[in-house]
Amino acid sequence: MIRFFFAAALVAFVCAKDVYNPSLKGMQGISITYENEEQLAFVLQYEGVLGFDFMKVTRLANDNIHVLVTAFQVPIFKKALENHGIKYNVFIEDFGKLVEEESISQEIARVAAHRSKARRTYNFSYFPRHKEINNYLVDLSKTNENVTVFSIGKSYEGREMLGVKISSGGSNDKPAVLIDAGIHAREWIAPTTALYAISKLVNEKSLYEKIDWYILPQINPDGYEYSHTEYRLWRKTRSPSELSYCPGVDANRNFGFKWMEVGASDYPCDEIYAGSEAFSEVEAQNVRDFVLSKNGTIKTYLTFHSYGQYLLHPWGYTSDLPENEPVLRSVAVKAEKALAAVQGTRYTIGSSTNVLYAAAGGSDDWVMAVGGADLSYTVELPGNSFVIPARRIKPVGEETFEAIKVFGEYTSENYA
Ligand code: 0X9
Ligand code: ZN
Repeated sequence: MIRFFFAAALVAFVCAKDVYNPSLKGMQGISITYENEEQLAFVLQYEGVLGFDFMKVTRLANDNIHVLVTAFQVPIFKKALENHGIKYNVFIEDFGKLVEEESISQEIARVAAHRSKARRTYNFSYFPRHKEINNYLVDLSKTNENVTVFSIGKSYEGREMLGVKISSGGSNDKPAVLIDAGIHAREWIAPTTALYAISKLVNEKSLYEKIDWYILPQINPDGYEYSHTEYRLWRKTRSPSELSYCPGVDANRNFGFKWMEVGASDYPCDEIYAGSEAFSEVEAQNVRDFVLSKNGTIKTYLTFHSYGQYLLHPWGYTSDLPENEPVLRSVAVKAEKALAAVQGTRYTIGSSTNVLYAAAGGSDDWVMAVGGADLSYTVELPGNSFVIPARRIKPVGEETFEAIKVFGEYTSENYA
């Protein structure tokens, strides 16, 4: 009923194209603290409703839910919360303004970086475009003999999906760590953190003496570019669906393990649309084929997302824990400790279903269940929305690298 009411109201006010990319102007970020399951259920009724974007949802009692609400629905939603005695506060007054400011400061930083002769390559002072990411990888491989660039294929719109291998050479079947980022287009801190890790790793030879690293800093380049040029909140890929006005698939619901069983949608306009079939998306196929081509040598998998500071392990499709949960947890605890030592950032550790919600078709579950990895984690990086100041790129990269080192050391010690 609620769904129908808002959809009808919105359609009356805006044209079909805009309906599904709700205006950011006057959009508010509302943080909700729920006191019982009933209140939680009430709030979650709005999930999937047009003009409501649930940026952060968690099952943890001491955490809160973050939702972006269009200007049109703000007063109605606040009233509904008040009527149900649900506590909330506005933590983003105007998301549109935030995005405008981000875009201006981005351009200033980019121009300054490009003017400086000493720094021809990306310098972590702004969020790079996809071309800049690829150029960075190619440049690095030219100046470093331990870095090789490879492509896992092209995206739907034809963008090259590049990655780097960092290796001391020798045998091709050394145990490996795979890191990817950017599956959700709008989570901009993810690709920069992967790039930062690359920049640090090349200088830490001991970390790639016995194992290889594969890093794919942007596995949804079409969505990422769209989030830069058209709509900052874009999450999905950009392939057409059966509904012309709702393109794109949530690639993190598109992997072929327990596909569509829970926490995913078969409606193309939803943010968690799982696609017409498992691996319908060429981007997910490319990741799948790359992992399978490594014949089980990938032992550890990290996939970067934002936000919330969660270190999540499988399963995402069930609240049951995997057999190796004690190992998954203990390595994560060690990694989190190392990360926290840098500047006090704390992460919550647990299975993604138990910490967030059940959602099948994620890359993390597939890489562990089918791809052969023993350790698999979704890293929800810091932020207070998907918009995070560019000055945090380096500190987030720095602290996350400490955790990455722990995962690398574990892989070296246990598999090499
Ligand atoms: O829902 C997701 O895809 C991830 N959270 S996000 O806010 N970045 O969208 C969490 C994925 C956890 N893993 C699985 N559910 N398999
Ligand atoms: Zn994500």
